[in-house]
Amino acid sequence: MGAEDAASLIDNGAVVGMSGFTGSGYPKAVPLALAAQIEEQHAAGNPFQVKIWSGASTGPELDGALAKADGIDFRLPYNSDPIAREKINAGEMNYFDMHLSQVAPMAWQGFLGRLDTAVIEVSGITPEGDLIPSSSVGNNKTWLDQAEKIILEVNSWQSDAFDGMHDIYYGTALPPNRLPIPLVKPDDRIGQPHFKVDPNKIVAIVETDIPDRNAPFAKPDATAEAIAGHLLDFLKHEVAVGRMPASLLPLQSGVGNVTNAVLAGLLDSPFENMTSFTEVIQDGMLDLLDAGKLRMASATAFSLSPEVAERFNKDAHRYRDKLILRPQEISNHPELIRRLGCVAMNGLIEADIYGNVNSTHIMGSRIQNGIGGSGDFARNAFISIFMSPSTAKGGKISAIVPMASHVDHISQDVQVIVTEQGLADLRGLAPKQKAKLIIENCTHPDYRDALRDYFDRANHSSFGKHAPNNLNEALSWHQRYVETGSMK
Ligand code: 0RQ
Repeated sequence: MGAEDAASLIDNGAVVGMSGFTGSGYPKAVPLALAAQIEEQHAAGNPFQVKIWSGASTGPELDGALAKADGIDFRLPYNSDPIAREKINAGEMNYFDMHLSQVAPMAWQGFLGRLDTAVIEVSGITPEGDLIPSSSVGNNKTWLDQAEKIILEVNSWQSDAFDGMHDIYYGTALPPNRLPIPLVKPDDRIGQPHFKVDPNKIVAIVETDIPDRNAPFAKPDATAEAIAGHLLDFLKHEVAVGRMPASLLPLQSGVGNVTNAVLAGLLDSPFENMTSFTEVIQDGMLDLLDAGKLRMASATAFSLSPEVAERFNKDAHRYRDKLILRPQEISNHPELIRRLGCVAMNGLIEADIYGNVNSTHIMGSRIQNGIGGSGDFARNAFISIFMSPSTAKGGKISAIVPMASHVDHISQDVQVIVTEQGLADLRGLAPKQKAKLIIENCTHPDYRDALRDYFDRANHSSFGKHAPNNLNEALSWHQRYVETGSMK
């Protein structure tokens, strides 16, 4: 049926489980039609809002359109849409920012409530009635199993070669019935290529031909290249001293320009036969596969630039035996990340001198995106690395501060911090030892003396001397920014 008729099956107040992860594999036609219907209802003076659960971020046709229509009452688990971000930060939209591996298990626990409708993009339907997943898997298995009714978008823009690329594991359960997940290498296939679905629950099938969001990556600038350089030197050193094999350990790479620059740096590195056990496959990973440096990659979704998405779609068959897409409760599973010994590489908003990392909240209160999978990986990785330019907003903000204004990753989960200034290897160090390294190696020169001064004085006057802080000034850098527009 048409998208408008399908959207009209969603009621005011409904809980809707959408497909989609990092701008790929999200439904495009039904959410747009739903947003138009919500706007009509609002114009007629009628209330109309829905609760949206997804895999992670989606695209402008979904989060953007529904947020613009004031149609989202509650959203989980991750958002990067600018309109939705504004509504959340204006206090007009409830947002439950959560670890991505925990979404499906928590949905099964039941406290999130009942899922009314699943709207899932697929790339096809088999003659047996199974669903061929699209460019992301996310939480689709769980939404299909839990929803009372299902709307499918069958997107012919997505490549035929997806059939056979996915590995959908049906062996998860809640305690006390949980069993080990039988995956011991990133290349293991432990499930089946298609989603099972109860055909009696399908209330609409909508055909589309709309590309994924596919945001372009910026060409790595000097800052990103410097960060990548420090990180690659560190990895070479770890191999040289025998702490990692020459093929490294399975790589997890966050999304963004800096992490993409690191992947680009790996192209010219001595490492061969690498693997990736990660959330998202981005441009740099396809380049590494093409160059024969990366043997295979396991993830839950693609996040490609438009140019690379075209290249991939034309030639997707070539990647069939090198890429595996899994549900996010498996791609991000702590048990598997710990067993495989992933090298986690994620971005940060700010870190404090003791190595606590804020990934989500600007000035302690404005959410940027969400914790995403960074917590799943950081806590369980073999080495947990966080990286960022040393300043933000044209130098007006230092990414290294006396005290983080919000903490997503406690210092115990942060082993290495890298900025364009240098790298701090924090493993095995006490707080004051960490502070010296972070201040000297990672801080921008414009802020280094001020941090040295803060640390010196805190060492004398702090209530405790384990991780010295002057509480009345620890967050003064943030307050100064809020009041004057600069931390300087
Ligand atoms: O905002 O574009 O408005 O200027 O944050 O910053 O430097 O472009 O870096 O794209 O790598 O994002 C932590 C947000 C970094 C990301 C974060 C502002 C900055 C800019 C983006 P503007 P950059 P990145 C796998 C793992 C959590 C989820 C995660 C993130 C914008 O990495 O969301 O790790 N991580 N997932 O100006 C004020 C600061 C700032 C700042 C940056 N100190 N103060 N603004 N910004 N630092 C992926 C998934 O889970 C799906």
